[in-house]
Order: sequence, then C-alpha cells, then structure tokens
Amino acid sequence: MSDTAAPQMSGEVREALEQRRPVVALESTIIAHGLPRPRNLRVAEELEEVVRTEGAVPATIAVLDGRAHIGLDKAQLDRVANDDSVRKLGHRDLAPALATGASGATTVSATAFLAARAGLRVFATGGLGGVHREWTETQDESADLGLLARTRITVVCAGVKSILDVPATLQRLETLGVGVLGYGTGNFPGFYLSSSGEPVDWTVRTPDEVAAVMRAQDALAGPEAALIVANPVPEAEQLDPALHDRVLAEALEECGRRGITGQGVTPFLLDHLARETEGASLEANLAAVRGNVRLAARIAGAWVRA
Ligand code: PSU
Ligand code: MN
Repeated sequence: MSDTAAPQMSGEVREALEQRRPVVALESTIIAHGLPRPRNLRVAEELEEVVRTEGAVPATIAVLDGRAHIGLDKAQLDRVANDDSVRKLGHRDLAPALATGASGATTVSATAFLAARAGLRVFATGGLGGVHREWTETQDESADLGLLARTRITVVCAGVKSILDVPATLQRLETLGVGVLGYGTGNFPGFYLSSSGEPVDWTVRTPDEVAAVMRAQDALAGPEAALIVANPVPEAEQLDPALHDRVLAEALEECGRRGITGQGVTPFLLDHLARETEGASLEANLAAVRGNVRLAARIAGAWVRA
C-alpha cells in the first residue's frame, strides 16, 4: 500500500518543480462531471494549452486504477473524459479509491489536497463548491471549504457556483479564515455572471500582487489556509443575468422535485442550466475557466520569480 499510495507525478511536472518553473494544478471533476461529452475532452486539452501558452506546465490531477496522478498524458485525459466508471472524488474519497483500485475525477477539495502535498502552489478551477441554498434542511456544504481552510494553496476561480448560497458561502470562508482577493474587482464574481453583487474586502490587480500576498501568508506562518483569487468572467462573455436567474430558479425546483441529493446535486444543476440556456451557460462557464487558467499560469510565473 505505501508505495501505491504515493501519487504518480508526470516527468514534465517533476522536472518543472525541480527547476522552479511555474506549474498550474487543474482539477478533473469539471472534465468528467461538469461538462458534456465530447466537448469535455477538447476543453481539457485546451486548458492545458492555455497554461503552456503562458509559459507554465499544466498538472491535471485525477485518480486512475487506485493511483493518484499529478499530470496526465493524452490517454489518461481521455479516460477521465470518457470512461463511465470514473467517479467523483472529494478528498475524503481518496483513501477508499486508492485502497480499492477505483478511478475518479478529483473535485476542488481532492485536487487542492493532492496538489499541495506534491508541492504545487497554484490551482485553477471554474467555481468553488460552497454552501447550498437548502442548507438549513440538507446541511449540504461542499467539502471544498473545509479543505481550503487547512491547505496552503492559491485557488483561482470565478467565485463559487451561482447555484449556491453565495452570501452564506462567503460568510463560511470568513469563519474558516480563508482569504479572498477580488482580481481587478471590488465585487465577488458570480461564476456565470461577472458579479454576484456581494463585495470583497481586498482587491488586487496584478499577478505580482497576488504573489506578494502568498509570500506574506507564508511569512506570517499562521494556520495553513488557502488563498482564493476571485477572477470575474469578462462582462461581454457572461450569461445574461435575467436568463440566469430564471433558469436557475427552475433548475433548483426540478432538483428538489427529483429528490437529488449529495454529490449528484452540482452536476445536475450545471447540466440543467446548460440545456435550458441552450448552451449559453456552458459558454460562460468555459470563458470563466479559460480566464482563470490563464491568470493562474501568470500567478504561478510571478510566484516562482518572487
Ligand atoms: N466548477 C465548475 N464545474 C464543476 C465544479 C466546479 O465549473 O464541475 C466541481 C468542482 O470540482 C467542485 C465540485 O469541487 O464541483 C463541488 O461539488 P460538491 O458541491 O458536490 O462539493
Ligand atoms: Mn455537496
């Protein structure tokens, strides 16, 4: 068990880390369970390409046949995108997945955990998980939040998915001591929307400023919490806010009617929105993720130079 429990790092990622070149961790749940086939594989490849164009090395993270991988080759990426047996793994699922030989895509919590332990410091995703709107009945709060409260990694995201209770999620992040920086904005982004309408306390404008905050975090040597860089989707590429609100209300109702709970909630809502907006939510989602991946690569560059 002891050696198979060790993650398999790709040669390219290992070399980049050794030479202190920029590396960006990418999650795989968005590929396996957040985007429709066959687009998902093209997006996975495109995101890796965006990282490379910015001069950094991509490290997509997933578990295959009971082994965690930091950096996937083409065939492995294809499996994550197209293999029906690929499960959704939060960080608590990693041990059973490794022990049983299972395969799974990693959520933000599992990706951040594996990335930080492998020495990666910058991670890009679409939107974080958070507190669901039905929290008082279901207590559904993504494991992303608790894990980020104890993991030193910088996560670039377009806020939290708007299917969530955004103010409650921001409150939880405050309680948990997770720092939030608005990137070029005083508002917390709204995932498909450029703004959630909620304010952020801190605004930064350059990758170097983010790297300076990361350095200060380390120098303070406080609790091992993450840093969230909240990067809005450009207004020209956001989902029409009125359409967003209408379709989301329907999706939440449908989710409740069908009694969908637990890990199934997020994929159901994302899929429902994509269908009901005729793909417009998908385009906004992809625009957000692309922007986050590009910014993460630039932050990773600033970090290794710092
Ligand atoms: N952002 C996206 N699409 C996704 C997710 C985030 O644009 O599919 C995934 C992330 O992996 C996140 C997970 O960690 O959804 C949260 O799921 P849950 O609410 O079940 O914790
Ligand atoms: Mn959940």
